[in-house]
Amino acid sequence: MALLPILTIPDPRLRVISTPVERIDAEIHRLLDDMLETMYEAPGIGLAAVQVGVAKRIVVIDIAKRKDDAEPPAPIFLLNPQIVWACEELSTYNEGCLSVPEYFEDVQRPARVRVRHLSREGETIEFDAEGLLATVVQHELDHLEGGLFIDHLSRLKRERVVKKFTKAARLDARAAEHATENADA
Ligand code: GNR
Ligand code: NI
Repeated sequence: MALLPILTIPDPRLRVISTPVERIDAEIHRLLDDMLETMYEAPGIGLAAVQVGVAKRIVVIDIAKRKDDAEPPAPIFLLNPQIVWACEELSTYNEGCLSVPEYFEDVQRPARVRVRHLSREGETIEFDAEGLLATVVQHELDHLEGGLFIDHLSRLKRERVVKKFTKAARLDARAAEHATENADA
């Protein structure tokens, strides 16, 4: 198993539309295991493959409380997931994203959804989600379309956070450049 680097905004690879998994082989199984380890380590409760630079329709989720309540791990693997039904009622969650670290905002989404997907073994599965799970599933499906939760915010809020991360990335790049210069000298 391996930890994979998580892309952060404004990395353009986060805006790529992911393509369906056509064959579930050992490589896909390894990616699922690495994604799960990466998500647990972050820590996060969901991760889409595109967040680690692999634009395939693959998601891992675990909303079990592992810290205080010490529930056993309950990983969910979603390959080629689709929302086949959503209720009319909306619910609001304070969302965060590993690709927009340490930034949280309320987002409204359908309170209940039905999800169809392939399991790790390629079996077609359907389940109903509500509460936090419904929110995370929809957050992850946005990633598969190149979407981010900040796309649900006002333009002002979105531009503000993108600007902040763009500036930070520029400073990081400059610092790395100077470090190389010093190493060369
Ligand atoms: O770890 C995560 N927490 C979270 C909290 C509220 C709504 C959605 C999420 S998903 C996020 C991990 C992530 O970025 N998945 O794409
Ligand atoms: Ni996310």
